Amino acid sequence: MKLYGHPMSTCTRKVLTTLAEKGHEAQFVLIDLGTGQQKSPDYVAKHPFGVVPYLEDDGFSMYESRAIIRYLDAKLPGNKLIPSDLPSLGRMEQWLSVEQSYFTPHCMAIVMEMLMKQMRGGGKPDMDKVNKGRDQAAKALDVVDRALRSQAYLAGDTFSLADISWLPYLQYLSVTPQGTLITERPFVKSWWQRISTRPSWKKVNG
Ligand SMILES: N[C@@H](CCC(=O)N[C@@H](CS)C(=O)NCC(=O)O)C(=O)O
Repeated sequence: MKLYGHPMSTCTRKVLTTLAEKGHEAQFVLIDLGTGQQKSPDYVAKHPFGVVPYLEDDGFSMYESRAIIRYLDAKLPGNKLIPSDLPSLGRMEQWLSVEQSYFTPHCMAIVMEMLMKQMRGGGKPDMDKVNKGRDQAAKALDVVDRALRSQAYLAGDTFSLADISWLPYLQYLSVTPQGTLITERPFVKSWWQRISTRPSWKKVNG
């Protein structure tokens, strides 16, 4: 199995965390996002949208991180990361969708301005964008906080792909001044502590 990606990419990190949870090593092929390798003809021949990650497995290949993690859970032995009971499965899918639709775009607007822009020498953050992102991310985290009052993980009592899908975005948010979005919500805060201290995430996040 070969995983094409970049170790700092949130989407690659979801896949790496899933592999670590399953106790499986894939061969890692670095795609250098810094030099735009993801747009090179060789790579675009594999991934037509020119982004990472991309998976090759025994003659089969696919892209889209949230699809890849479902594939890996179904394929590999080890911890089951997709619940088998239907209500928990429904909840897992709901939170994967909430992450993608209502949280990540706003969280990444903050991260882009507060973290990435400065790392790339792009100057001062646009606080208008940061504050808009903060308001919207706060709404999503309020909803998560209410849900986590009565359960340890997003799908219920057990860790699932839904928790994995939130981890990389929460990680970057946590190291910005807007990381208080996590710590000022008690149930989000304890869930974050629970999921970010798992050996799989520690391995991926270094
Ligand atoms: N929906 C895609 C998004 C992939 C994506 O946007 N990857 C980013 C890194 S996290 C990327 O390759 N960015 C480089 C670019 O946009 O050129 C997935 O989940 O795999």
